[in-house]
Amino acid sequence: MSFINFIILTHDSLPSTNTEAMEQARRGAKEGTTVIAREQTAGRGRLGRVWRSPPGAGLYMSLVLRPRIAYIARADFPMLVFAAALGVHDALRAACALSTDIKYPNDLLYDGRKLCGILGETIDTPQGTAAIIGIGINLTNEAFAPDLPHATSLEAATGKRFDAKLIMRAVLDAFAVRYEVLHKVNGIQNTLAAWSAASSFANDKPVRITLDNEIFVGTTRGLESDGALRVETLEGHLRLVRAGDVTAVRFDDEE
Ligand code: BT5
Repeated sequence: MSFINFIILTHDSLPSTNTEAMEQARRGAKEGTTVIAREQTAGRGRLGRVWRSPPGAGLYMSLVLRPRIAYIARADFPMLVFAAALGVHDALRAACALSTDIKYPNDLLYDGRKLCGILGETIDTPQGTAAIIGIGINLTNEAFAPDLPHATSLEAATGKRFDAKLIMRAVLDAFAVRYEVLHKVNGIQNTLAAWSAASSFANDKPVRITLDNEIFVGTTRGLESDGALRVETLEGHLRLVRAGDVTAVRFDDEE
């Protein structure tokens, strides 16, 4: 018996698979319930941003999780998103022979461009707190428009068109392994180490950090034990980033 069993609920069109998965969780859906749709009419990113989701152009999926270690599910705790990013990273290697980079905290990049975004949310349900992990992967070039110059797709990266169900299966298989690791002894440390090994953003990367009301540049210096990104500022101070956007920069671009 595997650590997590997936129950797939397939839709043609939904406003957002995350919203539908939340509704399912509220009604008692079991861990592993996975909502997928051919299109989303109101696909969401973080902070109310839009995730462009035209029909058949991407994989739009959301998983209901009920972690057996309660603190893993806390909304401010990025471990599930890290495990999901690692799962997608592994899946794209296995199914498409593609090496992707992970950008803090939730994007998969190919050639510096965004191929996949992940949205983690939590919801209180009668059975306890559930986490919803939404994953959007661009399959074809129709997934994004020219106004997203930093986006890419599996088609652009490999020259091939991949079937959404095949990629979904690969993601679920790979995620199951990463999710199980998270629950084992030293699961958090091992997940942080695996994330750091897979991400060029973990260490020694010049970055610009955009917070709600502040922008600063610095160099990444690894992850804290709670998953915060350490960034050394140009003045030599260490700052911890938990929310916000991280962009790679070259210091000679900056004033
Ligand atoms: C994310 O947010 O990257 C999380 C995206 C999660 C989408 C999945 S799809 C299934 C599930 N159901 C949902 O409703 N959502 C999840 P964030 O880091 O905030 O990035 C959002 C930004 O990415 C936007 O502001 C755009 O700049 C860019 N973007 C939008 N659509 C894109 C696309 N298809 N490909 C690449 N970039 C995109």
